[in-house]
Amino acid sequence: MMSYKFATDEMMTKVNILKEEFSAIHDYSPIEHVSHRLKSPEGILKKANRKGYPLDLEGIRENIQDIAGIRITCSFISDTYRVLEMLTGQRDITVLQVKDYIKNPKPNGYKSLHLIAAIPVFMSDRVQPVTVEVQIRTVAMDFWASLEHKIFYKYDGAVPTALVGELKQAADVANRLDIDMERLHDQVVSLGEASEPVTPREARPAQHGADGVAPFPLPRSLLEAFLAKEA
Ligand code: 0O2
Repeated sequence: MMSYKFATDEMMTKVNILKEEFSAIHDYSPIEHVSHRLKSPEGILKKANRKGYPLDLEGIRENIQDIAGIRITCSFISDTYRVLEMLTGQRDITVLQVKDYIKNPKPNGYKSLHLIAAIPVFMSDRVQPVTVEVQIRTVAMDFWASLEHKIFYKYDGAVPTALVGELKQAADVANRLDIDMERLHDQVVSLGEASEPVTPREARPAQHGADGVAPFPLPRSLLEAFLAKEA
Protein backbone atom coordinates (compact mmCIF):
# COMPACT_ATOMS: atom_id res chain seq x y z
CA MET A 1 0.00 0.00 0.00
CA MET A 2 2.95 2.30 0.75
CA SER A 3 4.28 2.03 -2.81
CA TYR A 4 0.80 2.81 -4.18
CA LYS A 5 0.65 5.88 -1.95
CA PHE A 6 4.04 7.07 -3.23
CA ALA A 7 2.96 6.48 -6.85
CA THR A 8 -0.21 8.51 -6.18
CA ASP A 9 1.90 11.33 -4.72
CA GLU A 10 4.17 11.33 -7.78
CA MET A 11 1.28 11.38 -10.23
CA MET A 12 -0.47 14.13 -8.24
CA THR A 13 2.71 16.21 -8.46
CA LYS A 14 2.82 15.73 -12.22
CA VAL A 15 -0.81 16.77 -12.65
CA ASN A 16 -0.48 19.72 -10.28
CA ILE A 17 2.59 20.95 -12.18
CA LEU A 18 0.57 20.93 -15.42
CA LYS A 19 -2.35 22.66 -13.69
CA GLU A 20 -0.22 25.39 -12.12
CA GLU A 21 1.85 25.93 -15.25
CA PHE A 22 -1.29 26.40 -17.33
CA SER A 23 -2.87 28.76 -14.81
CA ALA A 24 0.28 30.88 -14.60
CA ILE A 25 1.19 31.10 -18.26
CA HIS A 26 -1.97 30.60 -20.27
CA ASP A 27 -5.41 32.15 -20.10
CA TYR A 28 -6.99 29.03 -18.68
CA SER A 29 -6.12 25.53 -17.54
CA PRO A 30 -7.57 22.38 -19.15
CA ILE A 31 -7.49 20.89 -15.64
CA GLU A 32 -10.35 22.08 -13.45
CA HIS A 33 -9.85 19.82 -10.48
CA VAL A 34 -7.74 16.85 -9.42
CA SER A 35 -8.31 14.38 -6.60
CA HIS A 36 -6.85 11.06 -5.53
CA ARG A 37 -7.74 8.01 -3.54
CA LEU A 38 -6.22 4.72 -2.47
CA LYS A 39 -8.54 1.74 -2.62
CA SER A 40 -9.03 0.32 0.88
CA PRO A 41 -7.77 -3.23 1.56
CA GLU A 42 -11.43 -4.21 1.97
CA GLY A 43 -12.31 -2.66 -1.40
CA ILE A 44 -9.36 -4.44 -3.05
CA LEU A 45 -10.42 -7.83 -1.67
CA LYS A 46 -14.06 -7.27 -2.65
CA LYS A 47 -13.07 -6.40 -6.23
CA ALA A 48 -10.64 -9.37 -6.46
CA ASN A 49 -13.38 -11.67 -5.18
CA ARG A 50 -16.02 -10.18 -7.52
CA LYS A 51 -13.72 -10.60 -10.54
CA GLY A 52 -12.47 -14.05 -9.49
CA TYR A 53 -8.80 -13.01 -9.25
CA PRO A 54 -6.39 -15.01 -7.07
CA LEU A 55 -6.58 -13.65 -3.53
CA ASP A 56 -2.83 -13.34 -3.01
CA LEU A 57 -0.49 -10.36 -3.26
CA GLU A 58 0.84 -11.28 -6.70
CA GLY A 59 -2.64 -11.90 -8.12
CA ILE A 60 -3.92 -8.63 -6.73
CA ARG A 61 -0.92 -6.60 -7.91
CA GLU A 62 -1.21 -8.04 -11.42
CA ASN A 63 -4.95 -7.79 -11.85
CA ILE A 64 -6.21 -4.83 -9.87
CA GLN A 65 -4.97 -1.74 -11.63
CA ASP A 66 -6.89 0.93 -9.80
CA ILE A 67 -5.52 0.58 -6.27
CA ALA A 68 -3.91 3.99 -6.75
CA GLY A 69 -6.38 6.30 -8.45
CA ILE A 70 -6.25 9.88 -9.66
CA ARG A 71 -9.29 11.69 -11.02
CA ILE A 72 -8.93 14.75 -13.22
CA THR A 73 -11.92 16.86 -14.21
CA CYS A 74 -11.81 19.18 -17.21
CA SER A 75 -14.23 21.77 -18.62
CA PHE A 76 -14.38 20.42 -22.15
CA ILE A 77 -14.12 17.07 -23.92
CA SER A 78 -11.14 18.23 -26.03
CA ASP A 79 -9.32 19.07 -22.78
CA THR A 80 -9.61 15.47 -21.57
CA TYR A 81 -7.70 14.25 -24.63
CA ARG A 82 -5.21 17.10 -24.27
CA VAL A 83 -4.46 16.15 -20.66
CA LEU A 84 -4.18 12.47 -21.63
CA GLU A 85 -1.65 13.40 -24.32
CA MET A 86 0.39 15.54 -21.92
CA LEU A 87 0.62 12.71 -19.39
CA THR A 88 1.31 9.88 -21.84
CA GLY A 89 4.04 12.01 -23.43
CA GLN A 90 6.07 12.12 -20.20
CA ARG A 91 9.18 9.96 -20.42
CA ASP A 92 8.92 8.25 -17.04
CA ILE A 93 5.30 7.20 -17.53
CA THR A 94 4.78 3.78 -19.11
CA VAL A 95 1.37 3.51 -20.70
CA LEU A 96 -0.09 0.08 -19.98
CA GLN A 97 -3.58 0.71 -21.31
CA VAL A 98 -5.91 3.51 -22.38
CA LYS A 99 -9.66 2.87 -22.13
CA ASP A 100 -11.66 5.44 -24.05
CA TYR A 101 -15.13 5.34 -22.55
CA ILE A 102 -15.80 8.79 -24.10
CA LYS A 103 -15.73 7.47 -27.66
CA ASN A 104 -17.12 4.11 -26.50
CA PRO A 105 -19.37 4.77 -23.47
CA LYS A 106 -20.46 1.88 -21.25
CA PRO A 107 -24.06 0.70 -21.90
CA ASN A 108 -25.25 2.54 -18.73
CA GLY A 109 -23.93 5.84 -20.15
CA TYR A 110 -20.61 6.00 -18.22
CA LYS A 111 -18.05 8.19 -19.96
CA SER A 112 -14.44 8.83 -19.01
CA LEU A 113 -10.90 8.32 -20.26
CA HIS A 114 -8.96 5.78 -18.22
CA LEU A 115 -5.19 5.73 -18.37
CA ILE A 116 -3.51 2.76 -16.71
CA ALA A 117 0.14 3.66 -16.32
CA ALA A 118 3.23 2.47 -14.47
CA ILE A 119 5.32 5.07 -12.71
CA PRO A 120 8.76 4.38 -11.16
CA VAL A 121 8.88 4.78 -7.39
CA PHE A 122 12.41 5.28 -6.05
CA MET A 123 12.71 3.43 -2.72
CA SER A 124 15.86 3.26 -0.56
CA ASP A 125 17.07 0.00 -2.13
CA ARG A 126 15.17 -0.38 -5.40
CA VAL A 127 13.10 1.24 -8.11
CA GLN A 128 9.61 -0.19 -8.26
CA PRO A 129 7.23 0.40 -11.17
CA VAL A 130 3.78 0.96 -9.66
CA THR A 131 0.48 0.97 -11.51
CA VAL A 132 -1.81 3.99 -11.24
CA GLU A 133 -5.21 4.53 -12.83
CA VAL A 134 -5.92 8.07 -14.01
CA GLN A 135 -9.55 8.85 -14.80
CA ILE A 136 -9.98 11.96 -16.94
CA ARG A 137 -13.45 13.35 -17.61
CA THR A 138 -15.49 16.51 -17.93
CA VAL A 139 -17.28 18.12 -15.00
CA ALA A 140 -20.62 16.94 -16.48
CA MET A 141 -19.38 13.33 -16.84
CA ASP A 142 -18.07 13.45 -13.29
CA PHE A 143 -21.35 14.77 -11.90
CA TRP A 144 -23.18 11.89 -13.59
CA ALA A 145 -20.63 9.22 -12.52
CA SER A 146 -20.70 10.30 -8.85
CA LEU A 147 -24.47 10.00 -8.67
CA GLU A 148 -24.54 6.73 -10.61
CA HIS A 149 -21.84 5.31 -8.29
CA LYS A 150 -23.94 6.19 -5.22
CA ILE A 151 -27.08 4.67 -6.75
CA PHE A 152 -25.16 1.53 -7.84
CA TYR A 153 -23.90 0.94 -4.30
CA LYS A 154 -27.25 1.84 -2.68
CA TYR A 155 -28.91 -0.96 -4.67
CA ASP A 156 -25.87 -3.23 -4.33
CA GLY A 157 -25.51 -3.37 -8.12
CA ALA A 158 -29.16 -4.35 -8.77
CA VAL A 159 -30.41 -0.92 -9.89
CA PRO A 160 -34.16 -0.96 -10.78
CA THR A 161 -34.75 -0.91 -14.55
CA ALA A 162 -36.66 2.41 -14.45
CA LEU A 163 -33.73 4.10 -12.72
CA VAL A 164 -31.26 2.59 -15.20
CA GLY A 165 -33.29 4.16 -18.02
CA GLU A 166 -33.40 7.54 -16.29
CA LEU A 167 -29.67 7.43 -15.64
CA LYS A 168 -29.02 6.72 -19.31
CA GLN A 169 -31.20 9.70 -20.26
CA ALA A 170 -29.30 11.89 -17.77
CA ALA A 171 -26.02 10.72 -19.35
CA ASP A 172 -27.33 11.81 -22.76
CA VAL A 173 -28.27 15.23 -21.34
CA ALA A 174 -24.80 15.58 -19.79
CA ASN A 175 -23.28 14.72 -23.16
CA ARG A 176 -25.46 17.34 -24.92
CA LEU A 177 -24.31 19.91 -22.35
CA ASP A 178 -20.64 19.02 -22.96
CA ILE A 179 -21.08 19.44 -26.71
CA ASP A 180 -22.99 22.76 -26.41
CA MET A 181 -20.57 24.25 -23.87
CA GLU A 182 -17.55 23.39 -26.00
CA ARG A 183 -19.20 24.91 -29.10
CA LEU A 184 -19.95 28.11 -27.16
CA HIS A 185 -16.42 28.21 -25.78
CA ASP A 186 -14.97 27.83 -29.30
CA GLN A 187 -17.20 30.67 -30.53
CA VAL A 188 -16.05 32.98 -27.72
CA VAL A 189 -12.40 32.14 -28.43
CA SER A 190 -12.73 32.82 -32.16
CA LEU A 191 -14.61 36.09 -31.50
CA GLY A 192 -11.79 37.18 -29.19
CA GLU A 193 -9.17 36.32 -31.79
CA ALA A 194 -11.06 38.21 -34.52
CA SER A 195 -11.29 41.40 -32.43
CA GLU A 196 -7.56 41.47 -31.53
CA PRO A 197 -5.53 43.60 -33.96
CA VAL A 198 -2.70 41.40 -35.22
CA THR A 199 0.54 43.06 -36.22
CA PRO A 200 2.59 40.92 -38.59
CA ARG A 201 5.88 39.93 -37.01
CA GLU A 202 7.98 41.55 -39.76
CA ALA A 203 6.13 44.87 -39.31
CA ARG A 204 6.88 45.07 -35.57
CA PRO A 205 9.79 47.35 -34.54
CA ALA A 206 12.94 45.40 -33.66
CA GLN A 207 13.40 45.39 -29.90
CA HIS A 208 16.77 43.81 -29.42
CA GLY A 209 19.40 44.98 -26.96
CA ALA A 210 23.04 45.65 -27.76
CA ASP A 211 23.78 41.93 -27.34
CA GLY A 212 21.16 41.06 -29.98
CA VAL A 213 18.90 39.37 -27.42
CA ALA A 214 15.28 40.47 -27.09
CA PRO A 215 14.76 42.05 -23.65
CA PHE A 216 12.54 40.23 -21.16
CA PRO A 217 9.45 42.44 -20.81
CA LEU A 218 8.85 43.58 -17.21
CA PRO A 219 5.39 44.79 -16.19
CA ARG A 220 5.31 48.59 -15.82
CA SER A 221 3.87 48.34 -12.28
CA LEU A 222 6.84 46.21 -11.20
CA LEU A 223 9.36 48.71 -12.63
CA GLU A 224 7.57 51.59 -10.89
CA ALA A 225 7.61 49.71 -7.59
CA PHE A 226 11.41 49.21 -7.95
CA LEU A 227 11.96 52.89 -8.78
CA ALA A 228 9.84 54.01 -5.82
CA LYS A 229 11.87 51.73 -3.52
CA GLU A 230 15.18 53.08 -4.87
CA ALA A 231 14.04 56.67 -4.36
P1 0O2 B 1 -14.51 2.39 -7.27
O1 0O2 B 1 -15.37 2.26 -6.07
O2 0O2 B 1 -14.70 3.73 -7.95
O3 0O2 B 1 -13.07 2.11 -7.02
P2 0O2 B 1 -12.80 -4.37 -16.41
O4 0O2 B 1 -11.91 -5.47 -15.88
O5 0O2 B 1 -12.15 -3.49 -17.40
O6 0O2 B 1 -14.16 -4.85 -16.85
P3 0O2 B 1 -12.30 -2.65 -14.22
O7 0O2 B 1 -10.97 -3.27 -14.01
O8 0O2 B 1 -13.06 -2.37 -12.97
O9 0O2 B 1 -13.21 -3.51 -15.15
O10 0O2 B 1 -12.03 -1.36 -15.06
P4 0O2 B 1 -13.05 -0.20 -15.45
O11 0O2 B 1 -14.32 -0.72 -15.99
O12 0O2 B 1 -12.24 0.68 -16.32
O13 0O2 B 1 -13.41 0.51 -14.05
C1 0O2 B 1 -12.45 1.07 -13.23
C2 0O2 B 1 -13.08 2.17 -12.41
O14 0O2 B 1 -13.76 3.08 -13.29
C3 0O2 B 1 -14.17 1.73 -11.45
O15 0O2 B 1 -13.60 1.27 -10.26
C4 0O2 B 1 -14.94 3.04 -11.26
O16 0O2 B 1 -14.24 3.95 -10.43
C5 0O2 B 1 -14.95 3.58 -12.67
N1 0O2 B 1 -16.11 3.06 -13.40
C6 0O2 B 1 -16.12 2.11 -14.36
N2 0O2 B 1 -17.35 1.89 -14.80
C7 0O2 B 1 -18.16 2.74 -14.12
C8 0O2 B 1 -19.58 2.98 -14.15
O17 0O2 B 1 -20.33 2.38 -14.88
N3 0O2 B 1 -20.04 3.94 -13.28
C9 0O2 B 1 -19.25 4.64 -12.45
N4 0O2 B 1 -19.80 5.54 -11.66
N5 0O2 B 1 -17.91 4.41 -12.39
C10 0O2 B 1 -17.38 3.47 -13.22
P5 0O2 B 1 -14.43 0.34 -9.27
O18 0O2 B 1 -13.46 -0.53 -8.55
O19 0O2 B 1 -15.49 -0.39 -10.03
O20 0O2 B 1 -15.12 1.33 -8.29
